[in-house]
Amino acid sequence: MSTTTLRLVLGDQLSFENPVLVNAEPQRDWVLLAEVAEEATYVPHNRHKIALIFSAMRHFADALRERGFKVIYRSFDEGVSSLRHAAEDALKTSKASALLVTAPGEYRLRTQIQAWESELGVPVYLQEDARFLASLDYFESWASGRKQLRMEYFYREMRRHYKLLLDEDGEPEGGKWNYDADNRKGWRAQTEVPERPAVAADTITREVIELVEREFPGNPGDLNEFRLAVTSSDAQSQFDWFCKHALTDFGSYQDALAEESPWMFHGLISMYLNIGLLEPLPVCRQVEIAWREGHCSLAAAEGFIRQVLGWREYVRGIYWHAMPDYALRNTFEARRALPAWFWTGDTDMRCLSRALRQSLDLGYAHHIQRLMVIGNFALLAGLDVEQVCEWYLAVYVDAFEWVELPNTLGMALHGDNGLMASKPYAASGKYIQRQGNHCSACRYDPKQTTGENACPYNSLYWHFIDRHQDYLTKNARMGLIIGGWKKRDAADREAIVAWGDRILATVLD
Ligand code: DLZ
Ligand code: SF4
Repeated sequence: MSTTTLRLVLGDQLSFENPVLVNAEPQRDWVLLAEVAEEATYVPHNRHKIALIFSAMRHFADALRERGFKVIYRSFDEGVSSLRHAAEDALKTSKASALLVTAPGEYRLRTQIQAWESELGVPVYLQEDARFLASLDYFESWASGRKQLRMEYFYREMRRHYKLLLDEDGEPEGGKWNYDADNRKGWRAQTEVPERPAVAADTITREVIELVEREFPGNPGDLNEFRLAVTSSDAQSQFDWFCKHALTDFGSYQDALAEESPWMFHGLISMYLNIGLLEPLPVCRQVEIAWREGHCSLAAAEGFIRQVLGWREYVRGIYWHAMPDYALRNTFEARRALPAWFWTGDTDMRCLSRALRQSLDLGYAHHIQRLMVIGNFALLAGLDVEQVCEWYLAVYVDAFEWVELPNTLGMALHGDNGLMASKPYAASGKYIQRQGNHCSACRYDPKQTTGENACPYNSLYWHFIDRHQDYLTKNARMGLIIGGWKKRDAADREAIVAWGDRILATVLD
């Protein structure tokens, strides 16, 4: 393109691998980044998320200028209402004759941008986001003709394609594709969780924190706890720390729940991957090297690579494959209003309160907290799918709809009728007790199902099984549980369901 173009970089596309920057000419083209009200308020984003994105955008703008780019940066204080308005202004300033943008990760914004060409009166080129490892065409061709879209098979193809953790014959290292069974240890404080270094806030980040505190006073997030990297080099240092100090135990305790640590041995890189500060293939390769050099078990390396190369790419594929009606699905017609305490964490259920509070305060919870504590509760209690999805999208620093919706609606709430998960992720308090040490600090007893001290997860679990038994009976993997439930004494079943009703009427109030 020989004429001057304007290249819009969104707040989650902060990478020099961004296709609209790869072929840009710094002397000729302009780059636009804009902090705008519409993006910052379409859900009540966690303040950590806004601070992360605004500070990372400002740092990225500086990095672009250092490489000689002409940058138009609109800060939130200027009061620009939307990306379209920012683009309109910037087209005038730059006198550019076309606009380029890498396809956004959310359907909402993609639809808006598709209308810009006629609204702005210049050609608008939407480029595919090549930073993902599976193109949308590749995913479609994998998905077409399949009745079930199971991640495991997609993941194996990706492993082969990118030659990750393969032996000399091209077969999976160790002879197995999946080491999940080794990655399920419960937590009894067996080992010390290493102290995680926080990234010190520089002047830009401190200014952004002040702005976010001023402009978003009602949003969740305790910014005194802000500790995230806002540049790719700091994100890489955080990841290096993980590889050195946490990866060894990452596998074993991947599914564990701990009173004493919000992040345990997790990578804490999803937010960096999702906004462009880290790229997925290099982090997978770095973990593979760590394993080959003997720094972690094969199970730990495989568990990590499956999340990034398999799961992350798979959920994005599912999102674009099934949108827009995916967002409206609700298998169990779950419509109970989200309790107000989802926004405070104020509940006696210890596991849930801990998971909610850290999600609200830090914008982070690891996958078992999201799936088996919060999501499981929402599933069992029949909380409104749309409201739960919006809560997840708002609360987590790494949440963009392409990743949040399939994980919440599909995986946690089984709202997509099993498109992703072969059975609902429903579990009683026994699972939570096995995986961690919250129960000993809880006012409830995970061994009791009814009565004042009974763990609410227990009666709600059976309440869920009972109220959806017709649907669940059709699922071969649920057969034993349904059969067992039906064989139980009728009076027992009635008492449990009645207690579940009481929990729904009281705890959920
Ligand atoms: C999440 C977010 C926020 C809070 N603010 C901005 C912003 O001011 N400007 C911007 O370009 N992007 C922001 N984002 C990220 C966008 O919402 C994201 O690009 C879309 O949701 C598509 O994934
Ligand atoms: Fe959670 Fe139940 Fe254990 Fe309490 S007893 S921590 S509510 S699983």
